[in-house]
Amino acid sequence: MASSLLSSATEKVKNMTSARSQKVADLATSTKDVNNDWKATTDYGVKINTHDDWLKAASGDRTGPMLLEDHIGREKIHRFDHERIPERVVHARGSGAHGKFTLFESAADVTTAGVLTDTSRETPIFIRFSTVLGSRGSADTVRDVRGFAVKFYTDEGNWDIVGNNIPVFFIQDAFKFPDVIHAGKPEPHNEIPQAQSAHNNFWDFQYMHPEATHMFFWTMSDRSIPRSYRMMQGFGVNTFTLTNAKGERNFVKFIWTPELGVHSLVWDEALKIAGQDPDFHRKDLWTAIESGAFPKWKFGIQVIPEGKENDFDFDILDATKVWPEELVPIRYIGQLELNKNPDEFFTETEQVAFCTGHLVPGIGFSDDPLLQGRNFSYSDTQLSRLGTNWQELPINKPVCPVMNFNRDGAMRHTITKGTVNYWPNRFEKVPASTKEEGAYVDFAEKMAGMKARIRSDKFKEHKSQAELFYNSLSAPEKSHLTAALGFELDHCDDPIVYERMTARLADIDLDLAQAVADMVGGEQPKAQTRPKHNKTSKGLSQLEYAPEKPTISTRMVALIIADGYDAVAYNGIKAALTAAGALPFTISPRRNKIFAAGEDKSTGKGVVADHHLEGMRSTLFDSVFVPGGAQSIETLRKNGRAVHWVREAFGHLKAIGATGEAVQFVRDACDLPGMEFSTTSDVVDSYGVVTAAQVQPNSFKEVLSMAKGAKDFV
Ligand code: HDE
Repeated sequence: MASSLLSSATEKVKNMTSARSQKVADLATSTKDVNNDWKATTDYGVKINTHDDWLKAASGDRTGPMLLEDHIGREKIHRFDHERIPERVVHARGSGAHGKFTLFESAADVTTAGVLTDTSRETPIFIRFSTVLGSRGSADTVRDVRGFAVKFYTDEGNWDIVGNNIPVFFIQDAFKFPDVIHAGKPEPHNEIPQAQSAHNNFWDFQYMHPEATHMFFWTMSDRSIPRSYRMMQGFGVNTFTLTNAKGERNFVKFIWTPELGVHSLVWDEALKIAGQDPDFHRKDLWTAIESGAFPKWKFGIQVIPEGKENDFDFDILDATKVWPEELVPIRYIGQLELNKNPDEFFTETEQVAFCTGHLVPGIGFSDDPLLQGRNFSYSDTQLSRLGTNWQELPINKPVCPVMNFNRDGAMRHTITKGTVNYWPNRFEKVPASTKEEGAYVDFAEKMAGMKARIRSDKFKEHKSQAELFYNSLSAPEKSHLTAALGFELDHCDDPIVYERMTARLADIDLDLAQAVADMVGGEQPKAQTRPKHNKTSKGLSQLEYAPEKPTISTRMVALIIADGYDAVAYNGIKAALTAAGALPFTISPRRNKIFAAGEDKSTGKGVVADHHLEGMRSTLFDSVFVPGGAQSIETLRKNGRAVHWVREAFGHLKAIGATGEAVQFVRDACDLPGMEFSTTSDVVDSYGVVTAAQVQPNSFKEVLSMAKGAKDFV
């Protein structure tokens, strides 16, 4: 069996010649397809003749005791006993996918890195998305930073950008990392709460540690409750360097922006989805890729040439600061695309190991003190998670050759031929390469100074960019942020924690501080405690990242019907949605055949609903459409869950469409004074509710414009 598996794997590799599938092809050499060969063996290859019973000392028709001798049974239990490995100390909950990086503009003016200069290349990538605080089994939609780690399998070796969906971080110096994580993780005495920053210790640390101010403004914004991994930006956060062929060095930040735009859930939705579908983001990513709707991000760089690093009123090596786009524009040069789901979660997504220390020639570190600490931590943590030879695991292996004199260690896989494992040796084959031959040559950075545990002066200002971020948000984003702080501090029961925090908010914005204090209790801040600069900046509000053309592509739309629904409206909108790339789902009081008005139940085909109203809730969809049909609407009106569905969707600021008899139904379900609905004019769009009394093609077009997402504008 082993040899047939191997040959089918080799065959697979031969068939996968394109550069983009180079890593996938490489993985195929370590992949067993057990779909076609079910004959089980022991781990040492002997076929077994039962998969059901332990070896026992049977006497007559009675079952006797189990025998320790059963080496097959023991092997099975023993393997099971050791299946778990330690979860990641942070970012434990995640999911990933394969894809490719393409470059449409060479960055040869700033770097020699092949991956950023050779536009004919397609570089295989693996991306893992994650939450930070929760354990492996926690819910996807909690309020948290999202990890966005990208491994580029380049021709010159692996390059990892271990990024997040937020451009700044809580701390400036890696020394503080264990503290910020201990404070955010469940509290040590009772391990409560899971996957939440809403607790005393987290907010105590935020107050005691003013450099976190900018970051917690981001985590309280809508960025930390994304609608989908596919709708988040990614940021390398730390400052790296790029060096060009002339030997000129540039400071760089990496940023990538989703084609679908940046979108978020509303908090009430996120809370409910955490219970209704804890795998919401994981499923969303999986389904999009399986259905061929490959997520894409424009990949960009912000570059500051060496010599200009002191031109800013912040230190460009400080990871609690953004480089405002007015000062340092983003230059988009390439595209990341995800196009293949892993074959097995554990061996790919769980065992993938990212390291900020993984760089390729042309890309370097900077003296960013957060980055320097990360460079130690990532390779170190893989040892306790995966063991010494983690770099040999299929998902972590580069696609280019690897040769060195590193040897042995637990679970070494590679069998290295050769009689020497040291240098210099009598064979005099020089192991080192020149720069021209592609070697990684460190930039000859000038060093001077005294050893001291210090930070430069510019690192000491912590409030200005927090205000810049807050000022740049739209009114709805500000109100979401205020509510988020209200929620979080309400979960802190130690008054010193919430009172000091609300006082701290008055450094940034007095109105905000007062609104939060009003919600959570404690003393009202009386005055702005730091003079405001009132500046705003580009690119901070997520509303700026609406897709170039509004799109409903991959959005989930619920069509709610009951027996007697209007087939013309239902079929028309379904076809229009499908044609626009949306995913329509039929939701009914029962998951069974539903018959249209006038359709004979004994001869008609009916429509089989995808889900019933109790099985999937409105929270899991982007938008709701209710076709008319007198009998259908009469049934839905009497169904409390159906009314709640529409009402809840409205409360979550979702686009809602209705035609014919459903117009009045939707109007009653939403039941808000002052809303303008019309049952007579053709199409009315009010508060994101699109209704059309008459069914006509134009009404479908209008409904498709729901894609703009009422949520982003309310
Ligand atoms: Fe991490 N971080 N981190 N981090 N981080 C880890 O490495 C660490 C930081 C980020 O999907 C760990 O393999 C230190 C910033 C992501 O596998 C660990 C510091 C950013 C992931 C670690 C930081 C990140 C990690 C745990 C401060 C955004 C998940 C497991 C100096 C740019 C990667 C692991 C994946 C994971 C250390 C700060 C992003 C312990 C010491 C800033 C996306 O090594």
